[in-house]
Amino acid sequence: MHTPQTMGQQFGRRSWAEPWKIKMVEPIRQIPAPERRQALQDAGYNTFLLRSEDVYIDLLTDSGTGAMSDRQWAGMMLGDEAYAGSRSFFRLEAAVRQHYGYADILPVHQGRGAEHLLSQCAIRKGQYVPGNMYFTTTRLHQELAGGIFEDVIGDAAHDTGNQHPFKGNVDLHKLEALIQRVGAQQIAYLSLAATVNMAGGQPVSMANIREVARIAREHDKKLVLDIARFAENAWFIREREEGYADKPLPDIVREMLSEADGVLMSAKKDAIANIGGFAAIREDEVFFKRLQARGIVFEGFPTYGGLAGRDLEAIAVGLREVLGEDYLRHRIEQVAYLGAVLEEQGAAILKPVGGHAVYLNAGRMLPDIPAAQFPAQALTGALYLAGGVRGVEIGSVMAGRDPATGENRVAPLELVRLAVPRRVYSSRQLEQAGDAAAEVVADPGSVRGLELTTEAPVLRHFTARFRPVG
Ligand code: P70
Repeated sequence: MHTPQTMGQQFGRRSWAEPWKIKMVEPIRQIPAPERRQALQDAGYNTFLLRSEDVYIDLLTDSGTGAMSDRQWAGMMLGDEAYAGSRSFFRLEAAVRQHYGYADILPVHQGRGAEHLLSQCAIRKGQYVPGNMYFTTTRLHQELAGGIFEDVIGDAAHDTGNQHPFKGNVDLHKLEALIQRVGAQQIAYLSLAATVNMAGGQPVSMANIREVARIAREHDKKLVLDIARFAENAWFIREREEGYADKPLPDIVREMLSEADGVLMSAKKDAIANIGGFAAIREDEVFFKRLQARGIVFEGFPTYGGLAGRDLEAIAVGLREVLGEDYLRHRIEQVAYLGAVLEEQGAAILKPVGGHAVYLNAGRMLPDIPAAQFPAQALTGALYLAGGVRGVEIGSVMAGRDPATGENRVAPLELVRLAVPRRVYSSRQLEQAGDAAAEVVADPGSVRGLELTTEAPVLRHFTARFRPVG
């Protein structure tokens, strides 16, 4: 509900206390600066290639990095490892039915497994898939299936200073215009992510979901939601959208999901599991059976989908925990707190702060490095050198090359994402990221641009290597 603290900015250097206590610890340490320099060089200036032992505060991703609860660990012990008909599968199915209102699910090894199955089963060569901003694996699977991704997100998403409360919203005119232009038969399905990762973890409003669903129905198309961060999106709907302030979070989630015909879930995010995912489709048995059949080839038998029974248990428990009032308040406020700390240290950040991460505006923080020298990639290196803090580039490296022309895609923004793992770091530890940013802010001239030395043909950001220019 609306408390005075809810936007983070108002509470200065205090954040919500953690709604848990610590039962097990994993020691971490900061290696000395000369060793960090060596480690970064050995990693080809790509934070994906660092050893985690050499990282002090790891904000590379919030995916699969969360701390499981005692109840999730207890669930792990109850995992039924039967190849077929596992009890754990039915427990997960029941949790999804209760919380999402989807009857049938197909577990997969992680989110991109579901993207693969959906893309291959639902896209005919040359068809378009409109979506609210690209995500790397999502777009790649659409392209591998012969599809063409078309970004229909509102322009506010590309404007770091725009304070729109729902920067993830689809621009309905862009969507209608695409359908007019190519014809409805050339649209495979409509794809909607909530929240939108690449836009900064920005939410989509309920009204927008409803409108997109209406357009989908009008043209007899499926609406598929990427619900990797559905709980964080629901929180923002309650905070920011009229009429939802007093609604319980689980009701908001069910309402969001009731508008869609299918969902894709990476359980590594808002199911607080270390691995896993699933797809669910409503009222289309024929299509669901096709997904299942393909799933058997690539993921495994339909009641385990590439996961152990214990993983299914952890997901079933996590799905419920993530909707806990105390959990989610702390989560959103902790990320907002990181944003406030970074700003206080003089860093340029994307606003409003989203649900899972703070995005630094590398273009503004390192204005002397041209886009062709990957300023955001350079900033990830600088933060690591300054404080052993690991973030990830979300800019021209991640944008990759156009598959048709082979040319580098120009990212509209050069960002560094500092993603906050769920229930892992104290807010005091997150302040280390603020200190690292302060060092860069104090001496931006010491950061050098980068040039690529090696890159893979697709998803190059994971393995590309660089060297400093000059
Ligand atoms: C991240 C991860 C994964 C993801 C996602 C959304 C909205 C699907 C997926 C895939 C991992 C990542 C991947 C590529 C580049 C950077 C980071 N996002 N939809 O850290 O799910 O990883 O389970 O296959 O954010 O944001 P999965």
